[in-house]
Parts: sequence; C-alpha cells; structure tokens
Amino acid sequence: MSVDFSTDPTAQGFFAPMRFEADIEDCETQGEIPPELNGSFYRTCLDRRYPPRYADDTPYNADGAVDMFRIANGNVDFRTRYLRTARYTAERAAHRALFGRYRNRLTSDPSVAQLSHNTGNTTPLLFNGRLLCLKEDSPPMAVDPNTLETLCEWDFDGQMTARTFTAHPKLDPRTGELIAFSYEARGDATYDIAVFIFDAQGKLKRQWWFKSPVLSMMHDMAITDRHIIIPTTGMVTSRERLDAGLIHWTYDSSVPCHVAILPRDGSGEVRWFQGTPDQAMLLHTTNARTEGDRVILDAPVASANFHPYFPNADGSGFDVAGVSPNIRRWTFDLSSTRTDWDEEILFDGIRATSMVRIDDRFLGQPFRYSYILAVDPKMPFDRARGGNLSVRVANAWWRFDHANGTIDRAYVGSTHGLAEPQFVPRHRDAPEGDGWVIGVANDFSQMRSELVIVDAQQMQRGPVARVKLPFRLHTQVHGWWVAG
Ligand code: V55
Ligand code: FE
Repeated sequence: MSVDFSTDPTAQGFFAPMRFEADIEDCETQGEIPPELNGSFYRTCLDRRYPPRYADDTPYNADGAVDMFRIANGNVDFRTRYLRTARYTAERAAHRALFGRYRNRLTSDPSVAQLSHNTGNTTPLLFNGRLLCLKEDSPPMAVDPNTLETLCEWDFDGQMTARTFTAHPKLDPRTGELIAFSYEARGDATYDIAVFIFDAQGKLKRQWWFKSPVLSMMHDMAITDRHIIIPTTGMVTSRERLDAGLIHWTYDSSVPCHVAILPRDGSGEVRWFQGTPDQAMLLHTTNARTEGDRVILDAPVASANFHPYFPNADGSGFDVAGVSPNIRRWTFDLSSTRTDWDEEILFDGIRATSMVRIDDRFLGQPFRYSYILAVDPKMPFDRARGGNLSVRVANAWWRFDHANGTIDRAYVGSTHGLAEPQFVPRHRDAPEGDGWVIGVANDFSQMRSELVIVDAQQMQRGPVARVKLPFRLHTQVHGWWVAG
C-alpha cells in the first residue's frame, strides 16, 4: 500500500502533512524581536504520517506534532518533532494507518485493538517540568520541554485514573493548581465525568466522579476562584453509533446545553443547569469569575454545528452560515433554585471563531481583554493567492475589550492565514494587556510559515517582527507560552 494523500481533500496545499522533523537555529528574522520577549512558544499540530483508513475521517484524528519557538535575546530557534505515541510507533512499523475513524476503535485494524489511540495533538501545557500534549480522548502525553522527546503517556504517577483527560485543563495563576476534567471517563460511550485538582507539585488534592445528563463532547471548561464550570454540547455520540462503525460525533440540534458547576473546595454537590439547543455549539471558554452568588462565564457560542467533519444528526449538510460564534455572557444565580441562566450577547454583530485566549495571569478572575482568531471581511485578502477564507483559513486577530465593547484588529498580510493568538505579557508584573500577541501566520503566496509578533496595545500596526521559516508548517490546534 503506497502513501498517497492526493485523494484526501483535507490534506491539500497548506493542509498537506509535512511528515518531517526539523531544527533551525537563528531563524531568519525581519524587524526587531522585542528584547523583553524571552521564553518558549509551543504548538501542537495535526500531521498525518499515513493517509487515513477512511475517506470521511476528520483531520482531528491526525498524528500529533509539537513545535517549539525558543526566543532569547532577539534570537529564535525552531524545533519540531512528532509525538512518539504507541499509535505512531505501530503505524510506522506497519508503513500504513492501522487506526480507523476518529474515536471508534471498532474501525481499527485488529492488531491494534489493545493499543492507545492517543495522538496528543490538541494542546501543549507545561506542568511540573513536563510538557503535556493533550488529546481529550486519552491521558496526557508527557514530552521533554527542551528536546521535545516523547517520554510516556502520563497518569500523574497513577493518581489520574480516568481513561480520558481534557485538552483544556486550567492552571490557576494564583495557586499554581491544575484543574481538569475527563468525560467518557470510564471508556467510550460512558456517561462518567471525573474532575481533578492537582496542587502545584502535582499531588492530587481532590477528585469528583459523577454522571452527565447527555453523552456529548465537552471540549473546554472554566474556573473561577471558587468554582469549576463544565458545559456539555450538542455534539453527541452513542454506543449504537460506535457499534455501527461511524465517526464518534454527530451534531444533534435538539440537544440543549447543560452546564455543571462545582465548588472548588468540595463544600457542595455538583449542580446542573440546563439551557437551550441554540446555546449548545461551543468549544472554548473565554474566562469566568464568581461575584457573590453569581458565576459569570464569557465564551464564544454558536447555534449550529461548526465542525464540518462531524455530520448533522438530522441529515442536513454542513452549512457555513452556522459556523461563526458570537461572544456570550452567561450568568448563573447560585442563590436561587433556577436551573437555567441569563444570556447576554457581547460585541453584537461580530462573526468570530472559537479560538479565543486571554492574558492567562487573569484566568478565573475579573479581566478586560480577550484575543481571538477571526475571519475579518474588513481586512484585504487575496483569494487567488491566499486560498479561500473558510472554516480553516482566518485572516485576523482581534482584541476584544470586555470593559467598553471595542475591538482592535491585527492584520499581517493579504496572503496570510493565521493560527490562534497567544498573549505574552511584557513582564511578569506588567498590567493586563501590556505585551505582545504572537502566533504563526501561513503565507500562501510563498508557501512558508512565519511567527509574527504584534504589540498587543497597537494591534492595528501589524507585526513588529516576523520570524520566517524556510518551509510551511503543519496545522496548529493550540499554542502555549512558557516564560524564561
Ligand atoms: C476539537 C479538536 C480536536 C478534538 C476534539 O477543536 C475537538 C475542537 C484537534 O482535535 O479531538
Ligand atoms: Fe480546543
């Protein structure tokens, strides 16, 4: 069986896998890297080693690769490595894909029935000396943060007993705790949710186990200084679906969003709230806080399926009109017996993506700014040379000011698509918003990628520096900054 990606429409142009590993010292740079910018920018990426076994599979099922831009004294070194997962190793030995459709082990080659399907392709996060590369269907992959060598699948020294682990745990900037949850926590199509709090030294401090009212994707969570918030979505599965050999998820537009809220200190039970189906398409949260008896969550939320690879349960086709979330503020009143919540639309009229970040020093606390990847019709975009603006190509970063409702926009070139923005503070103690927004831009005119650095307080000026790689990079999912 030959390696041929030519019939995979999701693996063309900038989305074709790179299938390489590389080290570049002293990368080519235009402009001046700010001297205060010192640290490592990590990205987890999708990069299939072998063509998928099924043509309808999702790119989310690609092998994971991890990139590192190490920035010091105005210089940048770049490194990229595949994650050496059990899956990668087995498929490499077989010279072909052995794992089948996304999160459906019944569609895999029988030879890998007992092997982990972990790809670690979604989020990198440094905790307790290990770079954790996370995939929500598996435990973390632990990676050496300097060499990017894969260490092992990591269960926190046996403390984390769930079969899965979210790709979006929260590092509390005040306490150093890592707060995480698992869904389908006792295996495929189980309703079990587990929630874990690890202290800054990695010791398990508290855990909860309970059942979800729906069997849905639960991609992200939020924390406040007192609460843990976990939303369900309309992206659902079932034992029957998996037994039929289908891809794990289908979007059911009749399923309402549910939200679990737990007190962090274990002083009360988990409380479930129930919303409506038009609130059920969310991936990422922006931030949350507790004010008295109210929990306030800001998040990009859409009302229809924005995953083109997961079919609609009612048989309708993918509709690009439904893909753009708006930013919603949900307020939960813990002092009443209400099981619903209040919704307010922030930044009315905008069409964003779900790729939103904040200044992580303000996680769980009152905050002012968020940074989001956007398809911005006001920015010039050369469709002939820049590909199509679509679900997969966005051309702007926006800074939302949650205090006054304004939006600042950054644009890096008419043939450039952007990945998720990463905020980096100027100094550890700099005020919120004082720093840079960094991230990878893909220049379709040259088929090269670059790391661009934008002053967060002067977004409209565009990049102050561009670190140009001599090749294109694989598709990023999420990034992570580690200072120093
Ligand atoms: C998402 C991404 C995933 C996944 C589940 O963006 C959800 C949402 C990159 O993999 O497995
Ligand atoms: Fe995510």
